[in-house]
Amino acid sequence: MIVPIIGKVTYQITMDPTVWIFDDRKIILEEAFSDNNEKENIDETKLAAERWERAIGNFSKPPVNKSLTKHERENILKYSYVMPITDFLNHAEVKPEATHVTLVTEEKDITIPLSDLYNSYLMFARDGKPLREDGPVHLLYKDGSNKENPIKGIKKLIIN
Ligand SMILES: Nc1nc2c(c(=O)[nH]1)N[C@H]1C(S)=C(S)[C@@H](COP(=O)(O)O)O[C@H]1N2
Ligand SMILES: [Mo]
Repeated sequence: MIVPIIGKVTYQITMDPTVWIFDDRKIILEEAFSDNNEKENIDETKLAAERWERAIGNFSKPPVNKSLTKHERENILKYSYVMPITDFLNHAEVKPEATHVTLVTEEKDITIPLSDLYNSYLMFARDGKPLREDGPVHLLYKDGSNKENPIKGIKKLIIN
């Protein structure tokens, strides 16, 4: 259930979507596509600012809440969740010459522009549970354009 990010990166990393349910960066699927968040696309200025923060070592570890109360656990099962992918790409340090990403899925490889990847969410939980059948993750564009037809069964990201 882990998803490696390999290819044109400084650090090959693996994402573990099974722990994202404890991660405060997760977003409820429906809320990710409400009007407010829809316009929050990554632009180059924001990316540059993040690169700068990283260069000067001023970024904090992801906020993680490992212990869930019973109430929280019950609520989690009501929702599907997505995770923004930017932090992971930043940690891997995508090489400047990279332009595309190949999504290795159960069925086939799908190559999309890197900018589309930055403007995507990874869905990792349906009704609070890991995507065991058609996961580990789905890719949904932040603009909602493939919401009815997300890219499913993504096993690996190859930056190229
Ligand atoms: N209207 C609407 N369509 C949607 C979604 C949604 O939240 N709202 N989620 C998508 C996602 S992420 C998935 S995995 C599939 C789930 O559909 P299924 O229950 O037929 O597998 O619906 C897609 N279509
Ligand atoms: Mo999904």
